[in-house]
Amino acid sequence: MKTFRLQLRFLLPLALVLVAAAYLSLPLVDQLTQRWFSRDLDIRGRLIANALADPLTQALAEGASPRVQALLERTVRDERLLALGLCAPDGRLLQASSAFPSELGCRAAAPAGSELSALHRTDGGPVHLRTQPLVIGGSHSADLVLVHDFSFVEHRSQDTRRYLLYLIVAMGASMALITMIVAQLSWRGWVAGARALLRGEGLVRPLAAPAPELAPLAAELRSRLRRLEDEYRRARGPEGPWDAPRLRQLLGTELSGQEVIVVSNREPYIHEHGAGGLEVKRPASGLVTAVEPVMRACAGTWVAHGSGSGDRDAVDSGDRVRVPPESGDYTLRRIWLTEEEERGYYYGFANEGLWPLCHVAHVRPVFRQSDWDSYRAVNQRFADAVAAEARSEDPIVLVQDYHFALLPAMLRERLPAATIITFWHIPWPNPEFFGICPWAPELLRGMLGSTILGFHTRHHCRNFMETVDRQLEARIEPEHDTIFHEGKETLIENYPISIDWPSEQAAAAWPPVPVCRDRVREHFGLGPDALIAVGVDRFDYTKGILERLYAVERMLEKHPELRGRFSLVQIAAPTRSALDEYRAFQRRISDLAERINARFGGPGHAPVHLVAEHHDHAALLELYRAADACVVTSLHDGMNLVSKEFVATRDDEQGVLVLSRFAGAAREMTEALIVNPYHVEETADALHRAITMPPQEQRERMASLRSTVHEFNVFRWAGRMLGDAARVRLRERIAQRVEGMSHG
Ligand code: GDG
Repeated sequence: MKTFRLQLRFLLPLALVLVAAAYLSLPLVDQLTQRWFSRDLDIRGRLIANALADPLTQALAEGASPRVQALLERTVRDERLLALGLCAPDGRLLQASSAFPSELGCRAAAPAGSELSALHRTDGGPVHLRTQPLVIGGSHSADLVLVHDFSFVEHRSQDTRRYLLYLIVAMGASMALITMIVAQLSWRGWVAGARALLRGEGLVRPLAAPAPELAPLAAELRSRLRRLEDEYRRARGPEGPWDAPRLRQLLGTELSGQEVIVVSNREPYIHEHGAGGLEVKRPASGLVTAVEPVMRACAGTWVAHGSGSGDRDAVDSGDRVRVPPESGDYTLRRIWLTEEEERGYYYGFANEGLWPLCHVAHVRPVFRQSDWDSYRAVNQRFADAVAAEARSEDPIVLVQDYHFALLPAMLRERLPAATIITFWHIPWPNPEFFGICPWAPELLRGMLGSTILGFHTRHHCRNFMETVDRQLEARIEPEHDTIFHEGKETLIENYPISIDWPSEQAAAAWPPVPVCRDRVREHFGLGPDALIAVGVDRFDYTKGILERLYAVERMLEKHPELRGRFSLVQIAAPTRSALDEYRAFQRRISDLAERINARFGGPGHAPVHLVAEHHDHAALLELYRAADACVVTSLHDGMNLVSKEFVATRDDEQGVLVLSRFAGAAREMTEALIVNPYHVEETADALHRAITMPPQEQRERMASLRSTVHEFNVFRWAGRMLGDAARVRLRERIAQRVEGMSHG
C-alpha cells in the first residue's frame, strides 16, 4: 500500500507532463510537415517551370496553341501535379490543362510577373499553387501556374500525429513501469534494510577490504566468535524467570519479524463429529502440551496431520483453521494422509520401527521396506507443505519428533536459508542399538539438515553424536557440541522440555484439594481414609504400567494393613490401538489388574482402577490434586510431563512423586522418590514410603520440586532453543561477512 502511494505521487505528475507534451507538440508537428512539403513542392515546381520555360515560350511565340496544350497535358501526367495553367499579364486564363480547377482561374495566382507559392482549398481538396513568370523576347508575356495536389500532406500529417501520440503513450507507459519497479525494489530494499537493522545486522557492515593478508585474521575472528557463543551457552547461569511475555519479547527483539512454523504429526486441536455437532478436542500428548503455549505466544503456523473425523469440515479452502477455538491465536494447517500412508508412515515406520528402537523397552522394532517408502514420501509431503506455508525465505521452522527425521534435509533443499530446529521428544539409544535400523545413515543425514538438533538430556545428545560418528563421514566437535556434515553445521544441544506453569489466576479457580479428594473418592467408591495413588499415561508399553502394577501387588503383599485402604487410579488414554503390540499389551494390563483386584480386593473395594479412556483436563487436574502419590514408572521416557503436571497442581505442597530413573525428568526432579521400575521390590517400597510420608517431608520435597518446575518451564525450553537459533543466525551472518572479507 505504501509503495502504491509512493508510486502514485510520481505517476500523476508524469501523466500531466505527458498530456501537456502531446497538446503542445501536435500542432507544431502539423506546421512543420506543411512547411517541409510546401518547400519541397516549390522546388519541384521551379524545376518543372524551368524545364517547360523554353518549349512553352517557343510555342507561345509561334502562336501554336495546340502544341502548348499538348505540352501542358503531357507534363501533368506526374502524379502530384494536378494541373497547369497559363495566365496572361491581365489576369486572363490563356490556356490550361484539362483538370485545372475552374474556381481557381488566375485570381489565386501571384500578381503578374512575380514568383510565388500559396496554398488554396478547392472543391477537390487542398492544392499548392506556384506561379512562374515566362519571358518572351525580353519581356514578361505570361505566367505559368502549377497546381500541386496537397491532400497527401494532410494524410501524412495525420499519420505523423498518430505515431507521435503512440510514441508519447508508449513512453509514458514504460516510464511508469520503470518507476513502479524501481519503487518496489527500493521499498523492499528499505524494508529489508530496516529489518536487518532491527536484527542487529546493521551493526556489522561488510568490509570492502582486500583479502589474502586478512585471511588469518578472519579465521581467528571466526574461532573467537565460536568460543564466545560456547561460553555464552555454557555460562548461562541464573536467567531470571521465563514466561510467555518474555518469550514474546525474544521473538520481537532478537528474532524480530521472523515467522515461526511448527511441524508435527499430532495436531493440537482435533475436530470430531459428536452428538452436539462439531466438537473440538485436545489430544493426550506430551508434545502438544509443550508446544501449544509457545505457539500461542508467537502466533505462527502449525502444520500437522488432520486426523479428526470433523477436521475437513472445520478448515477453509487452504486447509487452514485458526486455533485455539476461543482466541484464534495461530493458524493450524492440516495435511491429509491416506489410510495407506498412515499405516506405513505413522503406525509402521514411526511406531513399530523408530519408537521401540529409541526406547529401550525390550519391544522388538519392526522395519518394513514399504513402511520406509511411505515414511520418506510423507516426510517429503510435509516438507513441501512447510515450504508452501513459508512467507519468507528464512523462517524458523520447529520440527517435532521422530515422525520427521528426514524432513530437515528435505526442507533445507527447498529453503536453504531457513533456521531448522528439530526437537527429538523421545530418547536416543546407544550407537549399537540404533545401528540395527537398516536406514540408520539416511535418518541421520535427514536430521543433520537441522541447524539445531535438540534432545531432553545430555545423555541423549552424546548417544546421538556417537551414533553419527559410527555411521557417517562427519566431523564432530564435542567441545562446541557441533557436527559438520556435507558442509553444513548442526548444533546438538539439550533442552529439557516442560509445562506452562499455571498462572495465579488459573490456580485460584481450581477446586480446593479436599473437594477434589471427595469427588475422586466418590467417583471410584473409595473410603474416607483411602490412600490414593494416581498414574496418568498414554496406554503405551514404555510407560511401565505393568511394572507399576507389579509394585502395587508386591506392596500389598508386604503390607497387608493397606489392603482395603490403598487404591491406584490408573488413567490409560487409548493410543495406537491399531497395532497388535499395543492391543496385546493393553490386554495384558487389564488381565493383571483383574488378577490383583481378585487377590487383594473385596466387596466394594478394588486396589486397581484401570480407566482406559481419554479424560479432559479438568478431570486430570482433580485427580492430581486428590492424590497422595503420583507414580511415574516409565521404562524409558524422553522427559515425562505427567510428573511436572502433578507437581504444578499441588499448591498445597502435599503429595509425593515416585519417578522412574529412566525418565528424563529424573535429572531435574531429584526430590522425587527415584526408582528403577524393573526392580519391583524397590518400587514397591518407594510406593509405600510415598503414601506413608509425613506431611512435613512431603512439603519440603514438593516445595523444592515446584520451584524447579516453575523455573524450568516450557517457555525456558522454547526460549533457550530460539535464543540459540538467534545467536547461530547472527554468527552465521557475521561469519559470511568475515568470509567475504577474506576473499576480497
Ligand atoms: C513424548 C515423550 C516427553 C495423558 N492422558 C491424557 C492426557 N495426557 C497428557 C498428559 C501429558 C501428556 O499427555 C503425556 O506426556 P508425556 O510427557 O508423559 O508423554 P508422551 O505423550 O509419551 O510424550 C515424553 C513428551 O513427548 C514431551 O517432549 O516428555 O517423554 O514420550 O501432558 O497430561 N491428556 C488428556 N487426557 C488424557 O486422558 N487431556
